[in-house]
Amino acid sequence: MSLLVKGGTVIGPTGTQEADVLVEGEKIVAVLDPAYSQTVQADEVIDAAGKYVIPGGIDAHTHMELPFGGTAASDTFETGTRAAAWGGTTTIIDFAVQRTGEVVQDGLAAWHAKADGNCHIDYAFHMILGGVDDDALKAMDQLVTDEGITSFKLFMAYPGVFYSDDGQILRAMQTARENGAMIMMHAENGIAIDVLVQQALARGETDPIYHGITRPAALEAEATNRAISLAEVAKDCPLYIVHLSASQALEHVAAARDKGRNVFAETCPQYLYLTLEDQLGAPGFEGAKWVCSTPLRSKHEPHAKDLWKGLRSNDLAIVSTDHCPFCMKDQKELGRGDFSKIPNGIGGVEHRVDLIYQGVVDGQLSLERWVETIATTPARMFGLYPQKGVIQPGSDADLVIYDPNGTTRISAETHHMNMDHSAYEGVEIQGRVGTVISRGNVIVADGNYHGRKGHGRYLRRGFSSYLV
Ligand code: DUC
Ligand code: ZN
Ligand code: ZN
Repeated sequence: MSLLVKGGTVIGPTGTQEADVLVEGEKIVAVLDPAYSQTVQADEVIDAAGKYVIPGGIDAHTHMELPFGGTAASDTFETGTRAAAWGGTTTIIDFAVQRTGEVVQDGLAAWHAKADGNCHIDYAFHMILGGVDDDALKAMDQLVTDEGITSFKLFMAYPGVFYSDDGQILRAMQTARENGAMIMMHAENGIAIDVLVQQALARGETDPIYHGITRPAALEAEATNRAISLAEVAKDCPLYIVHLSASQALEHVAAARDKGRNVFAETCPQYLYLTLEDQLGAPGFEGAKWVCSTPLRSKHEPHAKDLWKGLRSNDLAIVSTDHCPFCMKDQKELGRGDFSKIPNGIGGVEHRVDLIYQGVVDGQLSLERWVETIATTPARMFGLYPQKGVIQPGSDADLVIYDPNGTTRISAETHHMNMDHSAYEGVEIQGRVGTVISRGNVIVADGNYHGRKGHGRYLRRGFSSYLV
């Protein structure tokens, strides 16, 4: 089966070109100058005139079905990957979980069992290490060698749940430095945050906004800097800071990068568009919708402006979602009267491609940087390149035909995520995902869904291409 995507503007990280994309089976076989593609015969031709043709989005940070805060993230691999496809994301990298006392390989097997046969798009895993000990360190080597898992997430937050102390972090970093893996860090000082949380609750400060107030930017910056220092001691172990939200944390990343260190970072759309006051501080209990960690930051400080700048300068390499949805009903409501019991997470896997395109419309990013931060760099950072993240012969035919003249209105009534609200309710995007192609299969077209669960395959990943 061949497919010709004709007449569109193909966008990659290094430029845009008028080109036709020829697909055979699951692969891209040619990117053709339109002047030379007249003679090409294909079983199906898709007219992309006036549209952008971009590599399928890669969301490098999702939590489908994550057990957390006494409940579990409300998107399954089936519902979450379907919603991702609707929004132009054709690959996710989810986080398998090992908790203290558990065998790492068992945690991984449990994640495979959740995802296997259920995904609408291709998927890979990072591994969360919630209990770094001798066995876990050995397991890191085994996962790198045998399982295609080359990145491990550690937490400086959530004492008693996922937390690692500095000694555990250092040992995991030393192991990663040896086996070539990346350490991903949730950088917040969880020990200090827990003190602030208890003090706030004792004062009767129970509303959702206190979730943000008890997780100050200084404690994200401190942990970020500490992680960077520990990675330096571990002979410049590759370090990737997840969901970076504070200007002060970004300054530490930028300083390390200026020294040539193997330090990378991502941010998420919620930190670019949503704020402590307007969302987390919404009247009554509504702010619970936006309880996530790291938290939304104050609109009276320059965080969002600095994050957009970081995306332009590459101090922030990637936009991921940290998709971790919880419904208000029965889930977020667990924290009514006590913000510390609100399950942490925002759902957004469906909206990332659109929300960052809006950054192009608003003059924050170039078209090329849009594609780079949502697709090409995630592929390169996490060992999926050039199978994913680029439109070139030999790569998987994961394509999005994006309409810059369309519009998208985000709403819980129309989204496809398993959530009873939207974090971006009413937001208008001046662009629209048109056709979505996953490994040569048209899965979204003209507002209709043609994908199926089980189409998505597990991807074994290689090493980051940013490292020697
Ligand atoms: N942050 C969240 O908001 N949810 C899940 C885990 C995390 O680190
Ligand atoms: Zn995290
Ligand atoms: Zn996360």
